[in-house]
Amino acid sequence: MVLFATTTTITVIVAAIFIIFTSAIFASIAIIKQSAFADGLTQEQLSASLGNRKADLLIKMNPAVVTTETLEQGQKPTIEFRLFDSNTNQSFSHVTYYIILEKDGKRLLSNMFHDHNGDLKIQVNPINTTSKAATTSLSGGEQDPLLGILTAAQADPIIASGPIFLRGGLYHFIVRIETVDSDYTLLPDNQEPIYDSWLSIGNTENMQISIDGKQIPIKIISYYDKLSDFGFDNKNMQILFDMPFNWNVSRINNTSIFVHEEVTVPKANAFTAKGSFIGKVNGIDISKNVMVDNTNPEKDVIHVMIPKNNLIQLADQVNKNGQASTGLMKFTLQPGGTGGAAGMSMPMSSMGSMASGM
Ligand SMILES: [Cu+2]
Repeated sequence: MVLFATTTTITVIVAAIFIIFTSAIFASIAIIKQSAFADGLTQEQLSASLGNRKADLLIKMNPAVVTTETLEQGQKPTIEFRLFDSNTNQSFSHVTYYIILEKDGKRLLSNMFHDHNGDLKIQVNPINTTSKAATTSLSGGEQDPLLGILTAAQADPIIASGPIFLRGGLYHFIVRIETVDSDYTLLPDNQEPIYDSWLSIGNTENMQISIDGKQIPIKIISYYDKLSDFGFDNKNMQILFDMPFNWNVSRINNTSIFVHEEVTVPKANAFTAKGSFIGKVNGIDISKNVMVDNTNPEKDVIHVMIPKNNLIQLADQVNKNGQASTGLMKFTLQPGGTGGAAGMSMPMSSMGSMASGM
């Protein structure tokens, strides 16, 4: 399957795919108008109200693809927090954000930040330390002389250095708005919008599989949670791996959720020979959620992308099968099938228009 007429980098493709799915998720959030909880994303827009104004919070990672491997290579991602009136697309001014960041229940950051233009950017500087008591230190910006709140300055961005984004998986952001319109007028407690968001860092695993006596290096990036029990069944030509997953249907129903696994396999060999792949989760065929990016002659990048509605269907079956209690999403990938998710072969131009429509 030829995905795009133009030659693009894999990063761009992945980002575009994310944009398609996240656009769909944003649309559903806008329709049901609830302040949402989410996981499995690299950006999110959450809705709330502030008096008679709509107050949406955009939380966005830049670049869109952040993995344990790109971070180890020195990438310093930025997290953007932008509070805006979604009726007018105007940012609120003089916004004070109280931001809590947690990973697996451990608090990594709990601080107030101010941005006069409402568009706060915090650069993350992950620091690997063996100390269990490691905390995040902040630099850059300017201290407000009256309140001591760190304020973003154009030329001097705020940098958070500490044990942030060291591991892949979900990072939980809790954001409370303390001021808008004015630096020193705090919102009354019961009028402070609170947003709950989960952003995802890809967890990269490099593995070897043996096909016809040849060692082949495989890379798997999981954007939802850390993988385990990676294996290769030579007889069935099947890559297997597991991921922790809570199959509770009402949990999935109540969240903006998206599972994305990315498997890179060098060409050519018996695994890539067919050019398309059968994907299964807990034995259930999900080949329609498998999309092969074959734009690189050296390697296939196999994306398994399961949006919320498909996750709900899967969870229904997994619960009926009695497999839910394992708390695992068990993936298999093998050559075969007709290849490609329907609708994934759209031209780059329509992806671009979807991107700019956000
Ligand atoms: Cu201000």
